Amino acid sequence: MTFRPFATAMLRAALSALLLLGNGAAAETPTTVKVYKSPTCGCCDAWVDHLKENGFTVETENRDDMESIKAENGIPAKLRSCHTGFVGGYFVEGHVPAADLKRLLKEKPAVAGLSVPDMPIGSPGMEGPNAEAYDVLAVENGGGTRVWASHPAARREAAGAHAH
Ligand SMILES: [Cu+2]
Repeated sequence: MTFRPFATAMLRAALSALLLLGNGAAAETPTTVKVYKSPTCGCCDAWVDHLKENGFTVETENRDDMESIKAENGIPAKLRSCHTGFVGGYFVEGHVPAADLKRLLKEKPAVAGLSVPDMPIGSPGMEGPNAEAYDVLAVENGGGTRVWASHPAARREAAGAHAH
């Protein structure tokens, strides 16, 4: 069959196109974050929206026993905030910016999770007129922390977050 080399080349081209498509689709598939929050937490909902706006799929579950979820997952009391999320084997405690979470999922360090303790004004979901400086902490399995990302005061205002 004289056309066979051509057919084979076509098949190869089609296969690599499929592989490329496959890779592209995989890269764009949103990562699902499971978020536990209290049913009345407004800033938790705002953070969930922030994740969705940044390409994540979010599954939320309202719970009245948030403290026990944090305790069961080894989140030290001083690092706790409102909601607790889980993705890729990590916990995500509090108002962690989507970009810092994406970097965690990309670099995959050997830590237990990320935390923004309390609820600093200016963090995603906690937007306000006087943004505070805050750190996103990487939390090690033993409970030790190191700074994963620092966000300066008033950063989001400068970015025009108030132009609604
Ligand atoms: Cu909050």
